[in-house]
Amino acid sequence: MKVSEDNPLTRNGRSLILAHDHGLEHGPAAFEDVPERLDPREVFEMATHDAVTGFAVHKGLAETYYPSYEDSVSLLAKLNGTSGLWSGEPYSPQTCSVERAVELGADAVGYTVYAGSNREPEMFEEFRDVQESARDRDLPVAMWSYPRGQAMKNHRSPEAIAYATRIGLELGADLVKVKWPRSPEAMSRAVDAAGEANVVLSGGSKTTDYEFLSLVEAAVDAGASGLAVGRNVWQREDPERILDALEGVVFEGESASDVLER
Ligand code: FBP
Repeated sequence: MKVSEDNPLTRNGRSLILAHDHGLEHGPAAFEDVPERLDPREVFEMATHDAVTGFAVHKGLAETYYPSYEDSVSLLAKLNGTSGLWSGEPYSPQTCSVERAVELGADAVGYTVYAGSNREPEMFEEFRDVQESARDRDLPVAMWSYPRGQAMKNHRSPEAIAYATRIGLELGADLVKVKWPRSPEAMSRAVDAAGEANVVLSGGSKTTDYEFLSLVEAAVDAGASGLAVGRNVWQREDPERILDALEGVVFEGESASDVLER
């Protein structure tokens, strides 16, 4: 479904979602270069930046810290997750219900689906319940759509990423988050495959300002509605500066060079 105009996750049809589920997904090692950010308050503060349209966290962070940010941050409650310690076929069990997310003040919910995994059937079924329950409550649903598993030879091929966005559309996600398929043409194809669902770029590991912003520019030019980013923001020395720059590229149509020259 197309994300409606009054949806808090989008502004003029564009999104800049700050993802902070890495404490679970990647563990404390993700904070090695920025140890002060192990304190979730540091990253909640970043989410108050005007450019951020949604903040994706797991239940535990939402329960403990969101009450202080309810007025300044839109909560995208992440309802499933896996630790980096898990070594089986890709699977992300549900860790929070839609009902609980609503009690926590969520404006939207997020769910990871690893299509192609041997455990795809369970994830599809779990996503079905989440999607229907969210629909009943008018909550937008974001799918982290990451094709993975033994049978998947190339997780980022144009075909895999177009399939990923299509799965989001077919299963009823409003917003589908995918990894960069390595070319603007492939991104454009993935956006076409998503129909009316919004496609957002998944940030990836930290790169230089120019590399990162150019990637975002290319994704937006290819039709993506923005991005959902973690490390490329909160692992940076000056997250505010990169959020200012992202605001220009995602919402104002500025180029990476323009925003970096300011
Ligand atoms: P990044 O921008 O830091 O890549 O975060 C995006 C994200 O989808 C996170 O929400 C999630 O924790 C992580 O990537 C999972 O990525 P992977 O499974 O590839 O480690």
